[in-house]
Amino acid sequence: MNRNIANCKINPAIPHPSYDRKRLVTRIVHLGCGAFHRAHQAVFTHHMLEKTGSDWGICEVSLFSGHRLIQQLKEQNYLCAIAEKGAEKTELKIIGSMIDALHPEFVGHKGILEAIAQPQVAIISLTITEKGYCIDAASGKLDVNNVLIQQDLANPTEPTSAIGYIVETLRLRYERNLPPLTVMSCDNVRENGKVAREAVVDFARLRDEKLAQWIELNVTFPCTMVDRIVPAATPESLEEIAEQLGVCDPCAITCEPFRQWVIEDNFANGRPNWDVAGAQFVKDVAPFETMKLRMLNGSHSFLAYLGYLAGYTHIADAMANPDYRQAALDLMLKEQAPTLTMPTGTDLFQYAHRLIERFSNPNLKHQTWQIAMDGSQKLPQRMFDSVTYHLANGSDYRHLALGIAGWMRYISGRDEQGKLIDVRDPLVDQFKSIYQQYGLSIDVVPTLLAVFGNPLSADPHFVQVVTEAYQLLLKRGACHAVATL
Ligand code: NAI
Ligand code: CS2
Repeated sequence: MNRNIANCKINPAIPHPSYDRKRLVTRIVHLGCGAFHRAHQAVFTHHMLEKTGSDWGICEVSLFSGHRLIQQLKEQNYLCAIAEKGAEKTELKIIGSMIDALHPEFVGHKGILEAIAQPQVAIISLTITEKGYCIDAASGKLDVNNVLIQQDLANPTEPTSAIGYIVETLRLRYERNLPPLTVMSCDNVRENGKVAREAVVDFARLRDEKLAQWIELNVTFPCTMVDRIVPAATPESLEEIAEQLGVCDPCAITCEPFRQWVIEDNFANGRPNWDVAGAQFVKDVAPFETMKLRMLNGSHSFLAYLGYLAGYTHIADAMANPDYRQAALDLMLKEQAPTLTMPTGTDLFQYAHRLIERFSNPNLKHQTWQIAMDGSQKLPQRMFDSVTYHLANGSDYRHLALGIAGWMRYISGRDEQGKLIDVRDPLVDQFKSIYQQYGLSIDVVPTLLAVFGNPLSADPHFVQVVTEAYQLLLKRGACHAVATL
């Protein structure tokens, strides 16, 4: 048997679960066992279990990639190391909240559907990325032209998409008269609970009106604001953790020490007391979510596109350039903060400065390329919504415009030295054909904006300001364009 964190002696100074894991049962099924979930919801749940006698355990599911990770989790009894890396020190811990892990390749779609249909399961949580909701950007409704959705509508009992899985498992629960549950999105999507609800109910309605009505009445979809910077694992990050553990943990994750979770308190069938682990339950998540999406994620995308183009591999590298640092702060305070309506007492100035500090953490190797991924799914909530505000108020939005132009230049697929960029986006083929037609000429700007199907895309002022920013990028490059801000 391979040596792993479950079967060999780990340095006792590294905190291990202090609770009896045998008491845990699968009450949460998580779809999308990626890096973020392990370093966020699984950590909150772990700390909650440290402090209470609760039995909430998590069953991990990966629907697409990740079968190897699921296998590795199994081999090490679902234990996993988390390295919280600050600018000064790293804290390593082993978490124990995960108690099962499934992949369609091992258990088939049926195995997954039946796992969620177990009566004691009360929450399906999700980190399936923005594109996993299969929502049409223009209408905000389920995208019935999405390939996976079409496939699942044709063959609903053997689903492939997360939405298809959720609806089919809810059908099983409905037909078997089982208790309802909560579907809790933890993705960086604007009003993520509402989006999940829209997708699930729309899909169910296309299958069976009665099922859709049962879901509307019985299943809840709380919105959440989730925050912790979690870069994808790399051979180096795993090696570093292995040195401290004395054994390799292929499931280990490195993240920043900061974590935040604001949750709408709307659960259909009970919930863990995540508040004892630092989460906040609130009535209305929207202000927190919008603040985070615009200030953190908006400036993250800005730094990712303009940073990548300037040759910066990691966010902290871009932050070491005073022009980028100042631009990120100005974007937050001058162009994002004014668009927000926050509860009294929220200090956006302090929030922005804390973000600058977090982004500058030199030990967190967060790749600009990783954040640049899936821009077509991210820009609306991170940048476009704020531009709408500025157009209505006649205020300046030059940082946002440069960020959007940076995205356009990035998705051309060639960097400033002419080197290929590995662009990852569900619309990558569309981008390729647009660039084949226009080359790098400024005519690409209105066409790329039109992709979003947002009324904003037709606003002449917006088109002009983005075109000027794009032109500046072409002529002088990202570093110069950021410096001129
Ligand atoms: P990851 O790449 O490690 O994991 C993504 C997971 O989503 C994988 O399990 C993958 O199988 C699944 N997935 C991908 N496309 C899917 C689809 N179309 N349908 C169903 N499942 C799909 O990424 P990571 O870092 O875990 O991030 C996932 C999401 O978590 C992000 O997109 C974001 O919404 C949210 N998030 C991430 C943070 C981070 O710093 N990494 C922080 C806050 C939120
Ligand atoms: C990032 C986020 O990958 C991205 O798009 O902006 O995942 C970011 O790291 C998190 O939202 C931080 O909470």
